[in-house]
Amino acid sequence: MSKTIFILNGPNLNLLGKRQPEIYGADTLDDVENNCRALATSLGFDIELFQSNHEGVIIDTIHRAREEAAAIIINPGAFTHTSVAILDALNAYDGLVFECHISNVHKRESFRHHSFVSSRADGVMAGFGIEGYELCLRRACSLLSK
Ligand code: CA2
Repeated sequence: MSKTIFILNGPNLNLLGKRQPEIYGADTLDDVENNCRALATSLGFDIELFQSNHEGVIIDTIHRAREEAAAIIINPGAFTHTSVAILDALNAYDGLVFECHISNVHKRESFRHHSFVSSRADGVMAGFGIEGYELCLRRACSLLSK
């Protein structure tokens, strides 16, 4: 079985650490990647981190995960609340899926309270800042090591 875990990030998350630090914190996506890679290595796994502002590219990457990844950690950004297409792609994926939000979406505007992805996710994190990615990763590695 693959030891690789994909960490997918949706629209605008390339701006992490560069705008709106009061909501999303000061850390960048590079920090997420470095932290997660160090953790994954210590647990005997590997990560590949992606970010795209384009729904189709995210879907293509989920399709690629069917062959290449044992788990997906996904922060779909605003597509969380709009994309049946990303849900359909995740439903066609057999591995573990964790949904990760940096902010606590339930404390924010009501349009952020519904997620299409949650009905497929094996676990959901929200409001733990970028540490949420590592928490998802720990859980994925723990389940995959059983
Ligand atoms: O809290 C999260 O992680 C979100 O998935 C982030 C999305 C938002 O639409 C979701 O409701 C919750 C927005 C990502 C935008 O990221 C930025 C980061 C820094 C500066 C500007 C945007």
